[in-house]
Amino acid sequence: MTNHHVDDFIKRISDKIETVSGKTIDEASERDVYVGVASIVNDEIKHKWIRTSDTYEKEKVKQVYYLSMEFLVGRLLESNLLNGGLLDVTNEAIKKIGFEPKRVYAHEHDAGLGNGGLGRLAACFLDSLASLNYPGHGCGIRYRYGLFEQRIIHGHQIELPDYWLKEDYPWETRKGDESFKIHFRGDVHMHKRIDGSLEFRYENTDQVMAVPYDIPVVGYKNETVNTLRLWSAESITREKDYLTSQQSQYYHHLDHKHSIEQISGFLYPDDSSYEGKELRLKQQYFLVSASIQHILRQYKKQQRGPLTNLPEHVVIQINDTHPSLAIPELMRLLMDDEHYGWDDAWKITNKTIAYTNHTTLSEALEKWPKTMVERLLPRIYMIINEINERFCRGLWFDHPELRNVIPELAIIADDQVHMARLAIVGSFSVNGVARLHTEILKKKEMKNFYCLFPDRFNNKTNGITHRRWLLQINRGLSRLITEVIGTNWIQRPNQLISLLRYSKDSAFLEEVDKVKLHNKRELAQFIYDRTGIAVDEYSIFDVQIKRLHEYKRQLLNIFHVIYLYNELKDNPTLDITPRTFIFGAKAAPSYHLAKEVIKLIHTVASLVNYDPDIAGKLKVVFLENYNVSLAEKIIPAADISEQISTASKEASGTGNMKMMMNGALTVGTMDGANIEIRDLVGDQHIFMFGLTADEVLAYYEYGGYNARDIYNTDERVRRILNQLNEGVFGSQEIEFKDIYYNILYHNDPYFVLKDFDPYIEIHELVEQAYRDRTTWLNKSVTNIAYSGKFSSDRTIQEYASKIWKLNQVPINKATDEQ
Ligand code: 26W
Repeated sequence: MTNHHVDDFIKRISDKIETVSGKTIDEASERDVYVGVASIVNDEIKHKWIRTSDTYEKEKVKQVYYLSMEFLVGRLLESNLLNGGLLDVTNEAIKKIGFEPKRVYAHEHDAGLGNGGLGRLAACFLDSLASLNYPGHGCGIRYRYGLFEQRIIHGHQIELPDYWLKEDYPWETRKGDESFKIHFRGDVHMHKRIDGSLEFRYENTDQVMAVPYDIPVVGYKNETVNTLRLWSAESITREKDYLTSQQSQYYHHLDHKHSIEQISGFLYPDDSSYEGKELRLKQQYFLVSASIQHILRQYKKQQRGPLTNLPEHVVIQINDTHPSLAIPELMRLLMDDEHYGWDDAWKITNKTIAYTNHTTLSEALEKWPKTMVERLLPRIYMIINEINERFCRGLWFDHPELRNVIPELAIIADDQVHMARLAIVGSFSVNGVARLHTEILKKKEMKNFYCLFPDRFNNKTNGITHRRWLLQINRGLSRLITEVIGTNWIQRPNQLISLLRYSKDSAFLEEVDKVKLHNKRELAQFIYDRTGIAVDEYSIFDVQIKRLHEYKRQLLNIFHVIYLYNELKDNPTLDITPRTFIFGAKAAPSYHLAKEVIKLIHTVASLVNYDPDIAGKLKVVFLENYNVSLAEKIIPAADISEQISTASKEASGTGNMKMMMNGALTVGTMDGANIEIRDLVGDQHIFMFGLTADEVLAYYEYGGYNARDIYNTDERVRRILNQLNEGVFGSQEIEFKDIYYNILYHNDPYFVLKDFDPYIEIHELVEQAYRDRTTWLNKSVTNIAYSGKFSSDRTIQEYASKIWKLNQVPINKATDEQ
């Protein structure tokens, strides 16, 4: 990059700051620079954005709409600069005017509109769609409050509201004139039309406006800018409603307005445990109705012919069952507004919608009380009922062998609407998110449905965008990779495989080692600034970052720490490689046991970190408020990636992929995508341990295993549990009683004790391996080399060619500057 370019860019920034903030560059604050640069990016992409949608419209290309209740986008300035090819020049320019680029980018508040894996996957998919020139858009909700901000006070999690819009959000554009009305409640009246067909009219409904806010999705060094459309709920009450009404009516209107705005008020913070809250159901219908109305209006505006052709032009992917009301909503619009008969409407719907399943946890399966659906969405309920009647009738007559399992297949059963069943019946594709997960769906969880619709089921192993999760967050490693294998891997992540040639090259390995050390040093500094804990940058950085859940077994990890602590207390001269255990995890606010585990981690940390016998050999760090931008700091510095879910429980995992791509070695169970990582890198380059999914599932068949046996026979385990129960780790004895009871009296439902011994053993192997630098680095590079498969580019190509039948549509460069 020439100085000339950088100076031009500085000029642009300073002009921008003058017009936007009314300051000279010398007066500008860090935030002014952030706002200025963001505005430059918006100028850069404006024309591409328009050209992209014009092209899709004129060429009448098939488009995919990804419907999701969550988009965990994180920050966008740096990734937009990277994708727009402006990152280097911007970094130079920012430095030259006396600021630190990372600090400037940190002025952006994370868009935390998701809980975890499912929401982040949606964001990675959007990045890949745009980068691969696919016509694909996201539809979601513009929650005024994202996932809560976590504070830790005396080791306890406290939740604070995340008001992410308090300062102007530079990436969104309100499109008031593209709003839609959404109807709730009311009465449905049936009339016969002259031609004998039935007409449904809705009366006395509560009406809500869905107003779209569009966010550009910038492709990597191409001309594509797709759209993430987030709907915001607004009341339709006009000023005159207030003026003509009485004083008491005034408050009534305000109250009404408030209750409507609640619909896009906040993101539900539970991941993997379903709660039957009416407001959540309202949110789901709100998203679905607005999005489907939008899709149909676009279709008609673009004159793509009769709606019987819809499946050739549009595909709707629903992200888990949360948007599965898309099925009855599309039926409703086709029948009630477009006057299609049931059979035609059903054909169109069934060929347009595809469903992704993200979990087999039974507590996460959505079921709505039928009375709630009926009251809130009367017309939708009628349609679901009809879908169910027809489906069950078909089963009865065409599948006599399934007659006795109809209650397990029926969409409405035991007074509940079963959303996964609705999603399977109403869509043409059902996919799991990793090979094992899809097999479990086919063979167990959805076995009968698989018998009915064998062709519908397919696997699409998850992926992550290597642009954000390698190129952007680990500049040092990316540079090094490019030095040896060139830049091809950036467009074709599979090319990372060429690194294998250097996996034994000592000069290269030394450089990889240096980069990792540098990243660890930066994280160590960050940890010190945030927590005051000084960690040894030469220690093993052993990382577990994900939502806190029993099945993810943070407990097993902390038991390992306690075990090592006990060992060192018994024998302070024990020669162990120093370790830093790093945790990041939010617990759902109502998840008591998860919160107790957070407290336990903190209690163990305060004991271990300052014990002179430990002499710094062990450090435990809990970084509060784990989110996308914190992940970006931790992942490049990880040596060990903890992926230790109870086998069969983690559908895929995506953190496993992110850390692998940054050279961490996985300590993992045979679960989710860990298995596919192992298949690629081979047993010698990963640390697998513990029960297999088949073993776990077999135990469950027979009511679990006997946790007491292990307590009785393994004194290491007994000691730890007794320490929990006796208050060794805390002032109050009762503090960790629930953990203790859950293991010994509820029979350790997640097999923590059962996997304890193999887990300790595998960590001993980790420690030995770490001592041999060259072999370790060879393993690390091998992991990076094979990580290309886990780019979401690969995943999206698979969705596009196998499910969506979607073509790439490159957008032409502007002929002249517009
Ligand atoms: C209704 C409450 C609720 C909310 C969210 C239930 C379930 C969820 C999600 C399905 C939870 C989730 O994020 N699942 C994760 O999805 C990732 C992306 O596919 C997978 O990698 C993770 O294994 C899976 O747990």
